[in-house]
Order: sequence, then C-alpha cells, then structure tokens
Amino acid sequence: MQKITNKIALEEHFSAPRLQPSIKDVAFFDPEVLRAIEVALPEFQDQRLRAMDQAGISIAVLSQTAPGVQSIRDSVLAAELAHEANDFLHRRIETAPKRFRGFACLALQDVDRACDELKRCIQELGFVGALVNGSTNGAYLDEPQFAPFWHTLEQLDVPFYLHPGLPTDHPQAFRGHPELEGPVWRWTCDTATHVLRLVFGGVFDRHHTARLILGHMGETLPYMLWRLDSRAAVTTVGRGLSRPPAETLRHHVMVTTSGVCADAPLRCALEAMGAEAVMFSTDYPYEDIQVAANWIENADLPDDQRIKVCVANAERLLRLG
Ligand code: GRE
Ligand code: ZN
Repeated sequence: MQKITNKIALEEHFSAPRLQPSIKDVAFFDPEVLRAIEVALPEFQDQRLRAMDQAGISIAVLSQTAPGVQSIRDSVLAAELAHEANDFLHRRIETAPKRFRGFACLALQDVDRACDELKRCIQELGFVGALVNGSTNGAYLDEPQFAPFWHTLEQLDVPFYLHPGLPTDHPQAFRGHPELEGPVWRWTCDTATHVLRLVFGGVFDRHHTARLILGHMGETLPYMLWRLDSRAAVTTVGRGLSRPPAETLRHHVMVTTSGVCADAPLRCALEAMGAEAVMFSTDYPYEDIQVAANWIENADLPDDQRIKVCVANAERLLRLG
C-alpha cells in the first residue's frame, strides 16, 4: 500500500508561554530529552510542520501539554491562563489553518466559567473539542459539580479527550519507587481509574451522547473489558448500572495510539473497542513522530482498518471531511 500522507493525529502537544511545564513537573526526563521538548512545545513552524510532512500527517489537533491549568490552586488565575492558552493556540492555528486544529484548554476549578470558555472555543475559535489533563486539584470528573461540563459537551456535540495529568495524592503502592511515577506507570493507573469512575459513577447514563477520547491505546482499558464485566456483575457495593461497564466503554470511548507503537495492543484495541474506535496519534513532542508514523504504516493490519485508524475515524469524529 502507498504511504498514507493524509493522516490525522489527535494527541499533539504545544505549550503557551505561561504554562510551559516546570522542571519539577517533568523531572523524570533525561536532561537532553527535556531540552528538545522545551524547544518543540512552543514551536509551530518549520520544525513541527516538517516533522508532520515527513510523517505523512496532514492535520494535527493541538492541545496544551500537561499539567496545564489543572494543578493551579487559584481558580481565577487558572481561568485566565486557560483563556490565554486558547487565544495563543488560535493565533498559531491561523498561521497554518489547513494543518492545525485545536482542543480547548479548560480550567475546571470554576465549572461555569470553563463551560463558557468551552463555548467560546468551539463557536468562536473553531476548536474541535476539549482536552483536560487529569483531575483538577484532585477533583475527578464524575463528581456532581461537573455535570454542567458534560452537559455543555453534549450541547456543543464535541468530544472530550482525557489526558493524564499530575495526580495530587500519593498512594502507598508507589512509595519508594520514583521510577514508577509519571508516564512509566502511575499516570496510566490514575487515568484508567478516572475513566472507570466516570463509567461506574453513571456519567454516561446521565449524558447519553457524551464521547470520550483516551490516549495511550486506551490506558490499558481495552484489555480489561471482559474482566470488568465479570467482576462488576458479582460485586454488591455501589450503585446499579444500566449496562455492563464494557458496553458503556465501547459505546462512549474512542482511543488513540499515542505513545504506544506496538501491534499487539493495537490489535487488542481494534478487537475490543471496534475498528471505528481507534485513531492514530503520536504524542509529539514526547514521542518520536517518525517512529509512530513508520509503525502504523507497517503495522500488521488490513489496509481498510489502517485507513480508518489513520484518517477516516478522526475525520468523522471531528467533522474534518
Ligand atoms: C504525554 O503527554 O504523554 C507526556 C507529558 C509529559 C511527559 C511525558 C509524556 O505530557 O509522555
Ligand atoms: Zn500526551
């Protein structure tokens, strides 16, 4: 098959100047890797576009990198920085409008204000959804104060990308093991747990049309569907759900391949979630965009599925056609 040169990628990061991650947020990185990331995050011209060209990516949906505004205590400052990041992104998208789209950065510290900002981003700035970096100061999105946020997503009919952020607590399981913090393992646990809080907390029973995107091949959840159903069916605690958890996950969740360039989890995601629910992404600049592109071009899957993953599913979801 010919190289697919119109790939769409959905977990591609930038940073607005005042939200550039601090050293302590990403202390686990090798200093040399960190320097390259610092240069790449606020850049939207030659380096990013050339990398996209080489990788055969026609459109990158850009998002403010973690932790972003999620761990800012002052809700007024957080809202101001989110607004600023969205304006910054909008101006950069206008420099290459055929190549870039945007996900809104939202300060959920103040839910009503975040809903207004989401409306502004979709209706005035032309963004295609929202991306939030994990819990907001330890508050998870199944909690009742976030109902207006889910309602606004449904009203605007846009998807919501839940990306890992910086957890605020410190589970004993990680004590004495700093190597397991961050993207190695802890973010995966935190994000997958966040999603299961949404499912078991009934968010998708109350918000029938809400759609969630997860990166990192679904943060292990596609692999767990059968067991979730089996064990949830025999537990006596918690509320009753209208559907088995796997059905809710299949109905409401799409996953991207960001940061996972391996055939076995890709095949698992395609089989567990369906060929319409998996979308290519690279996690630029944290991962090597060329490695990701070469991998998906050569991954062991039928060409009709490859087109769905690289182009068609994202085009349909984000209405890019
Ligand atoms: C990511 O977006 O996946 C990411 C970060 C910061 C460090 C590593 C990483 O946002 O993979
Ligand atoms: Zn990412």
